[in-house]
Amino acid sequence: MGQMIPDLAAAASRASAAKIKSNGISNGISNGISNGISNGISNGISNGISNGLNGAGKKCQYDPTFTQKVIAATGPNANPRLAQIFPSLVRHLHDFAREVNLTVGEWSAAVDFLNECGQMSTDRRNETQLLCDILGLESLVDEITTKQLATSTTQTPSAILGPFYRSDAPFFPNGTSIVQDLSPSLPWYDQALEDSAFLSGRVLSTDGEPIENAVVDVWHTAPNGLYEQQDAEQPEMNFRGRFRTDQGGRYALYALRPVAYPIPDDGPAGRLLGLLDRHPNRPGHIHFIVSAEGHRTLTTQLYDSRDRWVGNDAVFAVKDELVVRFEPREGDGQARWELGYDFVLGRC
Ligand code: MBD
Ligand code: FE
Repeated sequence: MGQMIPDLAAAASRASAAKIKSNGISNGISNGISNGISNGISNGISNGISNGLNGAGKKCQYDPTFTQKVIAATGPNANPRLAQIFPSLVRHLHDFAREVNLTVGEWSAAVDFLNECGQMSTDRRNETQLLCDILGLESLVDEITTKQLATSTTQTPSAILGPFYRSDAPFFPNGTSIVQDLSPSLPWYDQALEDSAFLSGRVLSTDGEPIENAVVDVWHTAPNGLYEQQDAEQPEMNFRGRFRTDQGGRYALYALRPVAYPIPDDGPAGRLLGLLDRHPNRPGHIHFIVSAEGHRTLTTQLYDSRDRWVGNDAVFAVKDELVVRFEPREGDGQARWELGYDFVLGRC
């Protein structure tokens, strides 16, 4: 704290110098900043005095009208959903900052962190989404969305999309494979043979009726734990495909048993995991998006019960009903394992 105060004072004088020069929006921002800083300084100082010198342990009081002032700034023509949720967002953010006595230095580090997430994100890597995942936010929002929209309790549970979906995977006929160019020169060739798997089942309505022409969009990593777009060695769209159900609502494809996989930890999200003393591992999983006319689209993942991380997922996405047991497959040169799984879709 003793070191923070001179820094803050310097920042405050820079901010008020900026205030004199600037106008309009930037004026508002620098006012906000310099207010925040000078509040912080005087609170910090008086806090230090009352806690340190008097030993009174008195909780410092931040301006009790401030949050309401920010909430009240919303105008009458605001977007209705935003007008509904923004007060809550501001309240929680402000309460958080007060509860932890967030400093300007810490807030500024958080801004840099978020900027770095955005700057790192491309159509091949979504670092901001990954950040949400390790915070459990994507899983929570998925639970809320699914429960709000659920029309039945028998539909297959959803799981999060994750940052590695590609919307334009090729369509393949039932009974074909999403494994491309499997050659003995690949470092993971032996494991791909060992884990070769036949996946099949039906897409059903909640009343048990098979759905014809449903689309099963499936993707998973290579045995090296990398999705195709993370790995320059893999062909485009490897381990991805879309299949259409037949008249009986059936789909069938060859794939691999999934392997455990560390989420990319070479960016800011990974640094956060390190600071939190957390591991980056996800249990082996296969992603699915199952869609059909007149039905709610199901985004989900199936987890291989053999995996040691099933009970300890870095992104908190596992649900018991989605943990599956692969069985040995007899008499099929293309697959050593098989999995039968029916997806049940709610009606719109
Ligand atoms: C993944 O592969 C994934 O599926 C999720 C949900 C988050 C990070 C990486
Ligand atoms: Fe994934």
